[in-house]
Amino acid sequence: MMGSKRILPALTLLAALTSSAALAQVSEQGAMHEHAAPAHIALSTDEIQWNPAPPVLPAGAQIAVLEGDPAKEGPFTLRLKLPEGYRIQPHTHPVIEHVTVISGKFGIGLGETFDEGKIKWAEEGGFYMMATGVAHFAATEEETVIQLHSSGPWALNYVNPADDPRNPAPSSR
Ligand SMILES: [Cu+2]
Repeated sequence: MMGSKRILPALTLLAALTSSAALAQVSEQGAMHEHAAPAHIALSTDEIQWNPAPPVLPAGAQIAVLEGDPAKEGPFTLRLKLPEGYRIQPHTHPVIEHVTVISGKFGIGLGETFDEGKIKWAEEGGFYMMATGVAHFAATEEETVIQLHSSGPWALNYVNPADDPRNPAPSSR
C-alpha cells in the first residue's frame, strides 16, 4: 500500500481546496449547510441574511442561520425575528436550547398550557436555557430578535398537535 500513502497528501489538499471553495460559496448565502464546520465566521449585522422561518413556526417569523445546520448533528446558532404579539404554543425540543434576547421583549413560560401569567419576560441581553424535553411556550410584546444556539438535530414538537402550523386546520377542508 505504498502507492496509496503517496496519494493521500494530494487527496487531503484537494479536499481542503474543495471545501474552502465550497464554504466561500455557501458563506455568500449566509448558511453552512452541506459542509464541515468552518474554522471561522465573522458577520457584521448587515451581512446577516433573513429568510422566512420554517413552517413549524407560526407565520410571520424570519430566520437567519449564523452557524451550522439545526437539522443536522453538531453545533448551530440561529436568530429568529418575531413580530409583535407573536406566540409559540407549548412545545418541547429533543436537545437543550440556549436563547439570548438580542432586541425587543421576549418571554418564555413553563408548562403544557399557554398561560400568560407564567411568562418570564426579558429584554435585550436576557438569557434562557431550556432543558431537553421540558414543555414551554413563548411570546413577544414587540418586534423581537432572539438568538438560539445548541447542538443539532434540533426540532420543535408541539404538546398539542393541533397547535402545529404544519397541520391543516379542520376548517380548511
Ligand atoms: Cu422552545
